[in-house]
Amino acid sequence: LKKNISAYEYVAGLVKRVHLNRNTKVLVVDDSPSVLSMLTRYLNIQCLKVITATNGAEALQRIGEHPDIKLVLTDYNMPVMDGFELILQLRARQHKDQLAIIGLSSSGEGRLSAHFLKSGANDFISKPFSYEELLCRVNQNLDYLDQIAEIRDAANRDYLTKLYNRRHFFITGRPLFHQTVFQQKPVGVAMLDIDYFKRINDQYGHDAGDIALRHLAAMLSTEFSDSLVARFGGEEFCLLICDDPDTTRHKLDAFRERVSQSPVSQDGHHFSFQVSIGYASSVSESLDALISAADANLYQAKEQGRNRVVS
Ligand code: GH3
Ligand code: MG
Ligand code: MG
Ligand code: MG
Repeated sequence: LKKNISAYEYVAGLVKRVHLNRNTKVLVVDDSPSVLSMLTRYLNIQCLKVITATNGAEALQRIGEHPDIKLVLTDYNMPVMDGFELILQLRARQHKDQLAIIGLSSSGEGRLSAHFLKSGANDFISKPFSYEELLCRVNQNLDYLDQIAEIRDAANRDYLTKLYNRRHFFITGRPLFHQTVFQQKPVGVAMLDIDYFKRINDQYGHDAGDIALRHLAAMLSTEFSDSLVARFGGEEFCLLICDDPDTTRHKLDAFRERVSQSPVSQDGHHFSFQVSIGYASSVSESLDALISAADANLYQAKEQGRNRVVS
């Protein structure tokens, strides 16, 4: 620390910088108007959006209105619904790594903190507390949520294209497949592969190949925003589409056509590429069987000359 700034200013500065672009919503729940206004003032200084409630029932209502609330600071003793009951109700809906809860209480009992944590709170602060302690705990809990979200994203997404990866495709695709079949709704799988992709790398360089992959990924995300889209590997993509087969076939063919007509630019070179697609929608007992059928159709599309959809 530099001599001319206090530890307090240092910490407050750090916290403020972290929150500046976060636009994070915090719900403060306390039946004391003076505590509510003090916490609101403290948290506002940190550029956090503060929403208030005076008891647990009102807090649940606020959460319903603002589902993007990231942190709840709650008192224990309140009329209508106390802090413990509020935490139990919140935890039935959101896990500790989605919504952070910090318990607040002025009661001198040490047991309260343990009770708060056992009810599902992430942390606990005893009143009276210092501004610094409040900031450190709020910041630490919000950072923890951000880190978990970042790690989850890294585990589920492909780094180059930012599409979901194979792991995420199967983890979310299997239950989605079974749910859709159970509801007797149509479900299909499309496997898509860039034609002669090796030539793009050979002719224009690996960076151009990467740009083509990102370009195609962005088109897939836009055109199939209602479907589960993943990069399976290399220049191969898999889609789980919950729509009727005829509509899907038309959509896939229109997409194939659009891809062939949207050139990519890299270092002054303009090049376009084409894709082959295998689609399967027949009733299958498993997602894996559907993928195999789509894969076999993709093989046929390549065999028949590429730049086509086979179903
Ligand atoms: P086909 O029409 O039969 O699909 O031919 P192809 O050339 O597209 O297929 P092939 O499997 O022979 O080549 C795929 C190439 O994709 C080989 C590999 O170097 C390249 N590739 C895989 N992943 C990446 C990547 O992340 N970036 C780049 N630039 N190239 C990649
Ligand atoms: Mg109270
Ligand atoms: Mg290919
Ligand atoms: Mg391939």
